[in-house]
Amino acid sequence: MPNQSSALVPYLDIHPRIATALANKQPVVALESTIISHGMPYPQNVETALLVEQTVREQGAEPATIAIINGRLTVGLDHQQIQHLGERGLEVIKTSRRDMPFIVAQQLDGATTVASTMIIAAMAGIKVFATGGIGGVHRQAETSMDISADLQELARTSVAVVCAGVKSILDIGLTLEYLETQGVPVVGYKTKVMPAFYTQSSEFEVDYQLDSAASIAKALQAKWHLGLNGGVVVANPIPDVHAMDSEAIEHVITSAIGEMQQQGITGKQTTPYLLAKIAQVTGGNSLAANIQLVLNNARLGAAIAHELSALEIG
Ligand code: PSU
Ligand code: MN
Repeated sequence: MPNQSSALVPYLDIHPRIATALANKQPVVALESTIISHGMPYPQNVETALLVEQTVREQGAEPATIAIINGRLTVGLDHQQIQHLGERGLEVIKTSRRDMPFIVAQQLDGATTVASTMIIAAMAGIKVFATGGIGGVHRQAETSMDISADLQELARTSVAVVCAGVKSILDIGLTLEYLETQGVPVVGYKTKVMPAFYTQSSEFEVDYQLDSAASIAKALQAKWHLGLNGGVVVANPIPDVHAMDSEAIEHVITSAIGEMQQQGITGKQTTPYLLAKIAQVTGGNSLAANIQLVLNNARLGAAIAHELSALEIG
């Protein structure tokens, strides 16, 4: 049962259970697929993707894992499609905004980043998206100019992205500056400090602390009712018990960046390289933390989607 927006977008396939939920204004949470193919190793990537979906369902919301499958913008992957992306891993094309036309035209499979997942979620009418971490301004971006397309997407596409903050493979301060320039609000969930993915805090503050899913949903509604298009970053710190030691992780990240530069890795390969290197060096501890923070974001995403749909139903 396609909804109205899918009829307007001939390249879009929305799973019937998600189309029904959207038509009835029930809560739906978008989930990305680059985290499956490029963000975690197999088989933990597949296990995590399925567990995240299960977590969203347990919170009374409908999960919508998004990817491009055979050139179709697909909202709501099935188990087999998640398995396929997870097994193929880095062979799947990491697909951000600029890659989308080629993957569609050539009827290929593409794993969607935060940017392209936001685009497809917005086409489908989904307003809340949960993931691990967003892309950002890389360290030494003043010479490499490596700034993730995720940030520009947050400026233009009206989807709230629940994440565990900005990983310190990036320059957290510059990422926050860029978001400010682009008019993208950064909300701290129960915190005034910007979380740093593996750790609960960084040396930077967020604009606004909000302490409930309901207050976040109200702010989202106000933004979009005011015609202020664009996304919002909801920064949700990793639970304390799962957080890593900040000095240890900093050390690992600094040496991983050094090795990356020695090997001449640039462009879209940088983020996947650093993620894999960190997981390898920490012996899987970072992967365990990564999994836990994604689950934590899925719970908050579902709660926000729930409050937002309550506001829409009125
Ligand atoms: N950060 C993570 N895990 C990830 C990513 C980022 O901790 O899987 C992925 C997301 O899909 C994000 C993308 O949108 O990397 C950003 O890549 P780039 O820096 O090339 O824009
Ligand atoms: Mn980049």
